[in-house]
Parts: sequence; structure tokens; C-alpha cells
Amino acid sequence: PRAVLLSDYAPYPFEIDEVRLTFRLDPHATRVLARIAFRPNPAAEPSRTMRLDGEALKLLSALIDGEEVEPRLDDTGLTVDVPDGAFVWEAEVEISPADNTALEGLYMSNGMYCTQCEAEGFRKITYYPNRPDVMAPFHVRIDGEAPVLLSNGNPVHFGEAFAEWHDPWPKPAYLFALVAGDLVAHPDTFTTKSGLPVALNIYVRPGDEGKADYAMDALKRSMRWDEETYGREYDLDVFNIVAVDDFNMGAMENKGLNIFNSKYVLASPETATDRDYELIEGIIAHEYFHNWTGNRITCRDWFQLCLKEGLTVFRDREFTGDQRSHAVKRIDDVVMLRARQFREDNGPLSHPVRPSSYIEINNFYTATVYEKGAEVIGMLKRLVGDEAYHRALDLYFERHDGQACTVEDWLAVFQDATGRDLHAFSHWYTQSGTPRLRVLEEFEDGTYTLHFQQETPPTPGQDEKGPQVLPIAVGLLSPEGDEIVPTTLLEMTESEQSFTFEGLSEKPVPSLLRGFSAPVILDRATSTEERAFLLANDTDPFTKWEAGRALARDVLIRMVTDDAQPGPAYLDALERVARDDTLDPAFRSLALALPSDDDMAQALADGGVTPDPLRINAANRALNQKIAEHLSDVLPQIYEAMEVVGPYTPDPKAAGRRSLRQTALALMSRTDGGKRAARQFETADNMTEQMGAITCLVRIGEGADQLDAFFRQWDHDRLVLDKWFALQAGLAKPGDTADTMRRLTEHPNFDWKNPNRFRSVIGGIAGNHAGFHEPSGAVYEQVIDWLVRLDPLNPQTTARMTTMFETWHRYDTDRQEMIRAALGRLRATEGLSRDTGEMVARILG
Ligand code: HT7
Ligand code: ZN
Repeated sequence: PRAVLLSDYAPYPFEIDEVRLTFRLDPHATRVLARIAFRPNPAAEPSRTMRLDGEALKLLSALIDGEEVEPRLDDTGLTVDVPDGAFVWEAEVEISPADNTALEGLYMSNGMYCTQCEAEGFRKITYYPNRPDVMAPFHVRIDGEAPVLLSNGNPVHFGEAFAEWHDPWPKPAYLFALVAGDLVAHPDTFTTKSGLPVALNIYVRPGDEGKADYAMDALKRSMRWDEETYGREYDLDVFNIVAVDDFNMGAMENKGLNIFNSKYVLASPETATDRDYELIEGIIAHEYFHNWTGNRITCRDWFQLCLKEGLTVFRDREFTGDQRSHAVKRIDDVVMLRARQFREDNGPLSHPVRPSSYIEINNFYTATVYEKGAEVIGMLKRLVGDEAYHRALDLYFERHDGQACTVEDWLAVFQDATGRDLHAFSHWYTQSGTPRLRVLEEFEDGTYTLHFQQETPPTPGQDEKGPQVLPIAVGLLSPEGDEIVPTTLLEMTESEQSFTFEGLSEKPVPSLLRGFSAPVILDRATSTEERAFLLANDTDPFTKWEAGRALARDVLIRMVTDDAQPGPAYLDALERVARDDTLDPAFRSLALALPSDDDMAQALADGGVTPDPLRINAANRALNQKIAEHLSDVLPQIYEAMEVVGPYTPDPKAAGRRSLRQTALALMSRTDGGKRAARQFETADNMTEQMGAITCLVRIGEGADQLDAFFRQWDHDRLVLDKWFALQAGLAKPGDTADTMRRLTEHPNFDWKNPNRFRSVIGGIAGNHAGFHEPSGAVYEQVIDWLVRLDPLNPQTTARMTTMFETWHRYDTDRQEMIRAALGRLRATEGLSRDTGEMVARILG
């Protein structure tokens, strides 16, 4: 297949005044009638032929200005001759939603019709210029028997078995949505700050009523926050959300009709954990915020995806920080960034925040585009300051409302609003790879100097790298632990640069990269004592946590490479954190957690050591055991003190206490044989504590009875059962992983065509580092068997899951060969999808 290139962009030769669609719903033979008013685009080369995208469509009729025409059809669309000037295109096609297993276009989930059109699903609904820079108002009529018939925009007419919707805001086709089914509404209302009423509804399947309260509350808080923080108001009479069980990703921001994976909407104390509640809040906010950053201002082409996704992730992070804790949110985000984006950037799938070519755009909804895209905006905000950032955003909304834009448009707004030259900064969008930042220090005559050197290693297609603009937030502490220089922003623009601090009476202790002010790998030889000092004294919560994390990482590395034992410096530093009641419990919980096995594999590989997954896992278990023994006095106290009395509420304060309590329980289970966890399992009245207890038990090789009991209690609830599957897959012991995987995939409830269930098991296995990489390679083979099986049905999900192999280059030659052979088998599969084909080719290099 041919790659699409950013450099090939050309505007579409036609503009659209209006789209009118009529759907006659039928599971196997839905008719779609399209009436589209085109006129020549004055900004494009004139053309007397028109190209429309279309896939898996049965064309029944085609007319231009009422006259029958005969378009030339091929595999990806059609070409038709058109008159000079404006004209009306009419087409009728037939599609089969019931046979659409790819979950793109119009498909069925549990008897309900629903759509997913981003990125290029609309071409499976009708012939259309399916690109984001073609925007139009839509009028939609749905003929069908279902009690609820929904589309974008405002309702126009409803009657016996039909509904009409009108969306006045011009939008690209990727934001089109239709839902029809037997659904129940959870209604509410919102009044915008200008006093306009908005009817809100969250639609769920009968039986799930009562599980949408939290999502609705999160929606209303998001709407208010966007008004207060960005001055952005909602712009339709209604805002609908629908929960769907079969969904390839998390959620979709269709204009006025967001469609969500039910996992990110439905919650009750009995079925959802604190983490689920937090994710629901964040994703509801994210999709809502897209109404301005994505929908009102969209992308010119798919290379500009970070324009909407990076900015919207940045906005949802700010929202969550405001609602909960900025410190905890930042730490969570950095843990995730390193686990997913640094991992991606360090391997064969590394690409810039704005890629310049793709074969299948669905493969570029990546951690780099989303998470690094958000980091880039965070750096920009730090460099220009809060006030200038909001001035630039106001200009962005004013200048570009209703347009399809580029990264250049975005940066121009900042240049115009601040007068700053952002040319050097723009390399963050085009240069891939994670910069390494080396730091050396010097102290002489009261002057303290920090010498920085930055280097970005080569990545696929980019051998030569230039320096990046790095905002480095620094604070200095006295040896007594007082902050002598508060957070100061150093702006590094060269490969090597030094910064001095004068008038100091003694050599300070630096606190570097506060708030993780730039997405880099910091390389500085630091003693255990200094790390322990920062963990105890740093005023910046991120660098405080980071000091503890680095201590743990150093200890684990020595345990893996030298069979060393953890020394008292580390254990005592950890004990001080555990006993420090002045710290936020959620922070304490994070500070007591160890890096994941995958993080450790990366850390070892970065240091030139080939990671051995079994040794890493053994070191992790041994260190947890040591910590549990060292903290044996304080852990029961924490467990008791952090108990949350009264009925469960998902508020951040209670969740933080439960998180610390769970950390204590997990450690204690290493020494009490799971006695307390078993008791908690019996008494838990909420999923956070039930799941927490059973996780502790399974991790220490116990919990068989509890797993059975859990299954019997929850076999009717798809989302809870996903947790049951994921838990066993994620915690299978290395020697048992292949058998566990076989048992789980042969289980009658393993509905592999449902993406959530597939991800629970296959994704759970991949997240089990030692189990996935068990030495025989049997797990690799089983995973590939499942990917071969899923690919013809659902290429998008299959392709995404191949990323579990992206780190193959880290491991020993035996594992490398086994992974390459397994991926080679997938690549050789007859009829392999373009999605998976592209991913495997890139991973293998
Ligand atoms: N903009 C959406 C991204 C998306 C997607 C969602 C569901 C299924 C398939 C999808 N392809 C792309 C979600 C978001 O980032 O908000
Ligand atoms: Zn998004």
C-alpha cells in the first residue's frame, strides 16, 4: 500500500454547502441516501472530475442535478465527471451494519446501531470526500423502529419510527454520528454562562440505569470548567452521550453526540473502582473539551492530529489537576508518559508528534501524538507564562473558529500573541526521540554552575538531531534542607549550555526538572544520600517523588545485576515517607510504589544491560518483601488509620486514603499470607476494596476461592468480568502464563470479538512482563495466534495490540529471534490488513 505524505497536501477542489442524509435502518440492508450540494473551492485547482471515498458500499443509484450518472468505481471510492459551477450529488447505497465487525462506520453492538467515523469510517457509510478539511452542516433523517434515534446537532422532528436532526455547525465527516436502539436516558440540564439552557442525556442500555450519575456530574463540571478557564461555552440545545459495549477505543467526540466505551461511563460503588471513576471523569472531560479543540477548530489533515489531541489532553490534565491534586496528577501522567511514550520513542515505532507519512492513520493515535503532544503544550505554556498562554488561546479561538488548521497556525497564534520567535521550539513537532539531558555541577566562590548537555539519539528515518528548546525548572536547597532558590525557569536552546547562581554561602543541593518541565531523560550521577535528602526535603512534589523513584530504581538495578541487598539508606528513607502524616495519602501511596518490571527492563537496557525478565521480577518481589518486613510496624497502623468509614464515595480525598491503605495491604500480604486481604474481601462493600483484596491474594499465589466467588457474584456484569480476566492474565506466574492464557481464552465468557474482553486477556498478558517474556516463547506464539484470528474481523484493535512487541530489541538474542519469528508469521498471514501490515513492518524495521 502507498504511504500518504504530508508534503502531498492539496485542498479539495469542492466545498459543500449542505449534506442531507436519510438512513433506512436494517441490520443487513441499511439504505443510505445522500444529497450533497457541492460548489467549486476557489482556493483549489479547478476540476471537472470529482473523487469521492467509499469502501464496502453497494451503490444503487447516482445522480448529478437530478440526472443519472455512471461514476467509475474502484476499491477505495469513485470518480465522476461534474458540471462547471455548483451542483447537487445524490447517491443511494446499501450497507450491512450487522456484518461490520471492524467497528468503523455504521455497526451493531448488542442489537443497537452505532457509528465510529474517526478517522476514516464515514467512507463506509456513503461516498464522500472523507477528509477533515471538508466541513459542512448536516441534516439527518433516521427511519427505524428503535425507540431512540439520535444524530448530531439539535432535534428537528420526531414521529412514529423516524427522527430528524440538524447540526448547524459545519463539521468534517469524522464527527458524524448516528445511534439507534433500545436505550434509556439519564437526563439533566445545564445553563451556560450566557443563560442558554442545554438538555443533557446519557443513554445506557436498560439495566444500566443508575450507573450514569457520576459521568453526568463530571460532564456538568467539565462544561463549567471550560467556561471559567477557557471562556468556552457549549453551542447546541442538546448534548447527548451514549454508552456502547463494543468499541475500539475509549470514546469519541462526535458533535453533540459523544459515543463512549461503556467502561468509561458506567459506574456504581459496587462495580467500579476509584481508578475507574477517575478515568470516567477524565475521559468525559476530554471528549467534551474537544467541542472547541477539535470540533469548532479541527485539523486540516490527519498529520495535524496532535493539534486537537495534544491540546485536548493538555486541557483534560489541567481539569483533573484542578478537580483533584495537581501534584498527584502530574506524577501519574509522568509515570504513564514514561511507560508508554518513552517506550514508543525508544524503539522502532518512534515518530514525531506530527508525523510526515502514514499508511493507515489509525496507527498514529499514539502516546507520542497524545501524551508528548500535551507535553509540548505544557512546555509552551511554561515558556510564555500563564497569562500569555490564555491570550494566545483566546486569539486561536477567535482567529480559527470554523476552520481546519495546522500546527503552523497554532504556533503563529503564539508568536502573534507574545512576539516570541517559535521557530526553534517548532522542532518539538517534527523531531522524534527523547532527548537525554546530562548535568554536571560546579561550585566556586559562592557561584554555583549547572552545565547541561543535550542529545537526542537517532530514531527511524531521523539520524541527525538538533538541540531542542528545553524549559528546565530548577530550585536549590541548602544542605540543611531549606529552599534557598525557589523554582526558576532556565531556558536551554543549545546543545551545551551553563547557568550560574551567585551569592551562595555553601554548595546547594539542586532540585532539577521540577514538575517534569520537559519530557527528557535526566542523566546525572547522584548519590543515594542526595536522593534520600531530596525525598525528605524537596518542596516540589514531583522532584520529591522522583528522588524516591530513582532510589528504588538504583536499588533494583543493583539487585538484578549484582545480587545486592537493599541497604538501610533506602529502606529508612521509605520509612520516613510512610510515617509522614503531613503528606497527602495519595502522594504517599505513589512514593511507596516500585517502578514496574517494564520500566526496569528499559532502565537496564538504557544502561547497556540486557534485561532478564525473570530476574527483574524476582528482584521486584524480593524488594517488596524487604520493604514489607522493614515497615512491619507502620503498615498495620496505616491500614487502620486510612480506613474510610461510612458509605463509599468516589471523591479524591477518600480515594487517596483507600489508595494508601491498599498499598499497605499489598505489602502486608507478603508477610501475613494474605490473612488481612482475605478478611477485606469478605467485608468489602465497594469494588475498590474488593478488587484490591483479591489482587493482593492472587499476587501471592492465593485467592483461588475468592476468584470463584468473584466470578459467581459478577458473571452477569461484562465490565466487572473484564477485571476478573485482566487480573488473572496480569498476575499469572511466569511458569504458568501460557496455561493461564489458554484457560482464560477457552473460558465460555471469553467473548474475543468484544475489544474490551480481548484487551483484558491479551493486553493483560502483555502487561505481565515476566509472563509475556517467559523463556520458551510459548506466550509469544499464543498471542500471535490470537492476533492472526482477530485481524480479519477487527484490524484496528489487532494493529494496536502489536505494540506489545515494540520492545523486542531490548532482550537477549533467543527472545529476539522468537519474537521476530512470531511477528514474521503474523506478517505472512494471507490477507493481513493494511493496519496490522504497517505495524508489523515498522516493528520489524
Ligand atoms: N478522537 C477520538 C480518537 C479515535 C477513536 C475513538 C474511538 C474509536 C476509534 C477511534 N479512532 C480515533 C478519541 C479521542 O481522542 O478523544
Ligand atoms: Zn481526543
